[in-house]
Amino acid sequence: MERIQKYLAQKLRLFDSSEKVLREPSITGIIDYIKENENCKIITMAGAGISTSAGIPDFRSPSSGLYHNLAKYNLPHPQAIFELDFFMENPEPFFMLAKELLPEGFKPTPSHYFIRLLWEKGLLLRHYTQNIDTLERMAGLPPEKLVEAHGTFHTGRCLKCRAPYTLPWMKEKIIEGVIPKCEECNEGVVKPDIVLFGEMLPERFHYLTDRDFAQADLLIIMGSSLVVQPFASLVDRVRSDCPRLLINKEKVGMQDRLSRFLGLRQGLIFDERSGRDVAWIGACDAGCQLLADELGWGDELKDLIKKEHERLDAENTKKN
Ligand code: CNA
Repeated sequence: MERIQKYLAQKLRLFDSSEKVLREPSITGIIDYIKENENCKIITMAGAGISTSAGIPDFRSPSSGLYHNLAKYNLPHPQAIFELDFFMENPEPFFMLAKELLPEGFKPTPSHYFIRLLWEKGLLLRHYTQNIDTLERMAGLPPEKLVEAHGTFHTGRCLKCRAPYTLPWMKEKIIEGVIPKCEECNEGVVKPDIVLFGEMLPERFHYLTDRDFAQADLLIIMGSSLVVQPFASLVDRVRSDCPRLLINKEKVGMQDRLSRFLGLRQGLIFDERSGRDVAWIGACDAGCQLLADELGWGDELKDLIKKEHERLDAENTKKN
């Protein structure tokens, strides 16, 4: 078996060399690595789990996840609510759900502000998010540092004439319980610019992933089940000597048995074979605060959250 693996490794150049790049494969090893790499270029990858503490449910968590609470929408299958074909036929369930999920009164979480702090410290190469809730923008992450891989509620477009619409315009209709219809052509439904299953990912995603991942010195993955492609396999796009830290409530994205047998570079490896992958199992906010504390920015993170939440509360009071 070893000979087959070696052969494939040489011929296909797909193997994972699993170099020992961390002093120890633990959160301490990651913290030491950041401290020792002054200009460490960090990519963060996030999913719905960084927003659950803001009150926005994720997809797949048992009992609280959206997929477990869709019975009232009478869907042919749970994922249909996020499928383009189904949306074209019947947009109502999507907008009913959107009414529940709209970023109204939600505030970014400590995880969002930790990512902002990475940017302020000059360590953030890019933040890739699957989330559509706009909380990264609200946390003050500049648009050039952000890739919203599955689009965003921030803007919308008429499906017929492509006329653009803003979040406040769409929100008003959605909250009234009305399907947003285009005021230009009077025909098309206005769909938020989120990527439904069956739609292409934004051009920016492809362009920047090609550029960024080969340059990264550290990958931090937070709050994702790593099942939606092509986002999930971005973890394989970093160099083989780039450490990867998963902060999540459960271990996800692990290498499967076939890839392991073939020695392919696919998936995260959290056992003794890996010199670079670390799983920190727990809540994203706690993991981010721990990292910030150990890097000496703990109080700065707490102050930033307090200041920004007060600012958002004041803005909300003014609006209402
Ligand atoms: P998912 O498949 O629901 O997975 C979420 C993951 O996060 C799971 O592994 C959970 O165990 C974990 N998790 C949940 N809460 C926490 C927490 N507080 N701390 C640590 N871990 C936690 O969601 P993914 O993002 O992986 O799936 C991709 C979908 C989800 C994308 O297409 C998104 O558009 C979509 N989505 C986005 C939002 C949002 O914008 N906030 C909400 C719901 C779904």
